[in-house]
Amino acid sequence: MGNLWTRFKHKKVRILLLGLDGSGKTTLLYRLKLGEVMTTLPTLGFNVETLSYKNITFITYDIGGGAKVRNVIPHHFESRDTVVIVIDGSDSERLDELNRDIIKPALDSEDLADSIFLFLVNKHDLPNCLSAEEVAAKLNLKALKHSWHILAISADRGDGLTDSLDWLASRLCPSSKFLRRTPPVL
Ligand SMILES: Nc1nc2c(ncn2[C@@H]2O[C@H](COP(=O)(O)OP(=O)(O)OP(=O)(O)O)[C@@H](O)[C@H]2O)c(=O)[nH]1
Ligand SMILES: [Mg+2]
Repeated sequence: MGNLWTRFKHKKVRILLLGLDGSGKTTLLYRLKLGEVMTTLPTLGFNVETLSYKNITFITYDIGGGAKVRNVIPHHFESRDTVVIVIDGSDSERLDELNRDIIKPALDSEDLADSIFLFLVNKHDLPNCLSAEEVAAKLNLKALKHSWHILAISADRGDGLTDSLDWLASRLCPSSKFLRRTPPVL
C-alpha cells in the first residue's frame, strides 16, 4: 500500500534551463507553458514558470546565457536540480564555448553531482542543424558520469517536446510510465 501511494504521489522538481544566449531557452519555456511561440528578448536574469506533466510539477528556471550574465549561473544551482541544456544545433562553432562556460561548470558542481542532464539540440527545423548524435560526439557525452540523454527538438515547431518531457518524467518518477499519456502542458 505504501509503495502504491509513493508511486502515484504528485512530485515537484526544479528544472534549470541552461545554454548559451540565443539557443532558445526562453522560446522553449513559453512554448511549453503557453503552447505558442513568443517573441523573446535576451534574458538578463531569469524567468521562472511552473509546468505540469503527468504527475510531476516542473518548477522551471530559464537562466539568461549571455556573456555578461553568465558568471551568475552557478549561483542558481541547488542540490539535485534537474538540468536541461539547450543547444543551438545550427551553430556548431559555439560548442566549445558552450562546453567551457555552461556544461563544464554544471558537471563540476557538487550541488549537481546527483542530477540528471538532458541535452536538447534545438532549431532542428533549420537545414544546417547538427543531429543529436553529432552533438553528443562533439561534446564527448559518453564520458559523462551523470545520467544523461540527448534529443533533437524544435522549440519553434514543437517537435521533440513530448519526448523530452517523457524522458524527464521516466527518470524523475519511474511510475509515470503507468499513467495515461496526457498533453505536454496543462
Ligand atoms: N529556427 C528556430 N529558431 C529558434 C528556435 N528556438 C528559438 N529560436 C530563435 O532563437 C532566438 C533566440 O531565442 P531565445 O529563446 O531568446 O534564446 P535564449 O536561449 O533564451 O537566449 P538568452 O536569453 O540570451 O540566454 C530567437 O530569435 C528565437 O526565435 C527554433 O526551434 N528554431
Ligand atoms: Mg532567454
